[in-house]
Amino acid sequence: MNESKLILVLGDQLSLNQPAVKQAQPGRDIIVLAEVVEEATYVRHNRHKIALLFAAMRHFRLELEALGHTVHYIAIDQGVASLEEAVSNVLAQTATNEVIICEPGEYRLVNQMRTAWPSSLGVPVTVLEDDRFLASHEDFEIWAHGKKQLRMEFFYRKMRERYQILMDEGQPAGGKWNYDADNRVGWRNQVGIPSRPDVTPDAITAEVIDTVNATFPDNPGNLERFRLAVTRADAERQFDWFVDNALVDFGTYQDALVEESPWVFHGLISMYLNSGLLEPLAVCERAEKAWREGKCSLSAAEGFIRQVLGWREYIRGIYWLLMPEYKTRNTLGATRRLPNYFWDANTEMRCLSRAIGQSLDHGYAHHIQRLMVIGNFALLAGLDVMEVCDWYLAVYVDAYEWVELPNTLGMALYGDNAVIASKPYAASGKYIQKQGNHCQQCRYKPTKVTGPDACPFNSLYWRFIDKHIDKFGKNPRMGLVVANWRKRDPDEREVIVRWADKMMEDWT
Ligand code: FAD
Ligand code: DLZ
Ligand code: SF4
Repeated sequence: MNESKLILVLGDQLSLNQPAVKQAQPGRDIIVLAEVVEEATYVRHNRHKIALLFAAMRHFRLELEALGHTVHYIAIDQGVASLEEAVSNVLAQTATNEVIICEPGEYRLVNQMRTAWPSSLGVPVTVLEDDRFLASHEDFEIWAHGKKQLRMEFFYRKMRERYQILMDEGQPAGGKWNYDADNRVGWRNQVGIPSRPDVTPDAITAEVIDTVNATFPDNPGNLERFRLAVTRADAERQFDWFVDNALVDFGTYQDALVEESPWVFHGLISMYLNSGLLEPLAVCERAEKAWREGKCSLSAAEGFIRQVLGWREYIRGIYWLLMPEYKTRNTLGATRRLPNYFWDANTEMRCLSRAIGQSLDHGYAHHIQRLMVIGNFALLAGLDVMEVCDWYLAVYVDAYEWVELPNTLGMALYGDNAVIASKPYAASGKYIQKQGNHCQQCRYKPTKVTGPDACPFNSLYWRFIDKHIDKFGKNPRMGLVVANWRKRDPDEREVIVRWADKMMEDWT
């Protein structure tokens, strides 16, 4: 009997360490990489994201072939409709008679592979758990079991203990688990921001860029600015640069909103972690080493490690624990259509225009832009939860449903019945002013609540509190804000809410 297996590797699984690739035997099995229409079009992906994946897939093919593997590569111009069709074609053309896949990051695909593929393809299909994540599905279920609240902080502490990251003799390094309080400094041009080294596209990547421009002419993303790493070696070099040059200020300015720089001191590694070019444990260990060698403060290293070992794993745990029901949630009943400027950044709100503009152009915005500028705006304006989630899934180079959905639906839009956030991440213009320097360039004034030059975030904020006052009144963490609003003169409250309503009518 021929035991040759077909190993399907998805565009975001480009690692020699993923379980399906680890099983592949040169000379016996066939590895399939497929650029397919369905994956490239299920949302209007940013061209940076498509180019990153296609170029990384083409480079990964070479890496696999150099190790002696047989690779069947399907390029986008072959017009193959779906991953299923790709696998079916290769099964028909080769002597393979079993399919092995590392679990995809989306419920949609896992469900198809587990339930439909075995009968439609007529061969056994094995979906292996992705053990590059640091908490397995079972680990997360055990941790979550019986808990009333699933708070990231407690999950994170368990992960620190389990992986012995930033631990000294059984205690958290420095005596505290979390140094977030040191990491909220607003931007006032305190220090210089180092310029990032670009990766110059090679011939393979240049060809992909041309193909993506020609095949997806209406998608967002300006590929003249494509400078991402598409190989593990280059991604590691980018991360090394971050550790040597930016980690030192990462913690302090993690929440800063900076007019002059989209990247500030952030890692720019989510696109590499999520596509397989970097591995989460390795980057955490590297950040710890930098601290132990005196290259950065403990708060910088801890702040970074918390994002990767804590938030990233926690968010994924929530996704798999609560899908598919999670995606149907819309706790605040938000249904307003997305304004057109989400697709062209053409708004006079400077903070929003900068955050949306760079998201469209580069496929990148840092966490506070995603959460406290764009997400906050969508939350306050009551924008349709699924439309907003689809927008996030489309525009960011690092966006896959397992990580995008809980962050957007749960964290930013408070739409998941308070699983992720115990109170909404809602803020007025005052917060945005405190965190950075966008307001100085804006035609609106963050100090004004109503009137043509008033910052729209202000009246929207109070309208939001007013609209959901019954719900928020019961939340102890919202008590002060609700009490402040209730104390105000009813006529004044009405003027503010009316102003916000009028502004929103003008947008649609
Ligand atoms: P850094 O600031 O350098 O952080 C280091 C790493 O920590 C990141 O690369 C990322 O892997 C991890 N991380 C930090 N915060 C989170 C988080 N909340 N969830 C998961 N990982 C985290 N991240 C994605 O990878 N894909 C998404 O589609 C995505 N969508 C988001 C949508 C919203 C509304 C919000 C608020 C956040 C979203 N995030 C998403 C999380 C976070 O904003 C990005 O991971 C981060 O901005 C990526 O940039 P960076 O690599 O420079 O991160
Ligand atoms: C995002 C994406 C895109 C744009 N194109 C492909 C593709 O052509 N082939 C492929 O294997 N994967 C692609 N991906 C990534 C998948 O959409 C991703 O594997 C699933 O969403 C699961 O995370
Ligand atoms: Fe944003 Fe308001 Fe500041 Fe303008 S004034 S940049 S809209 S917070």
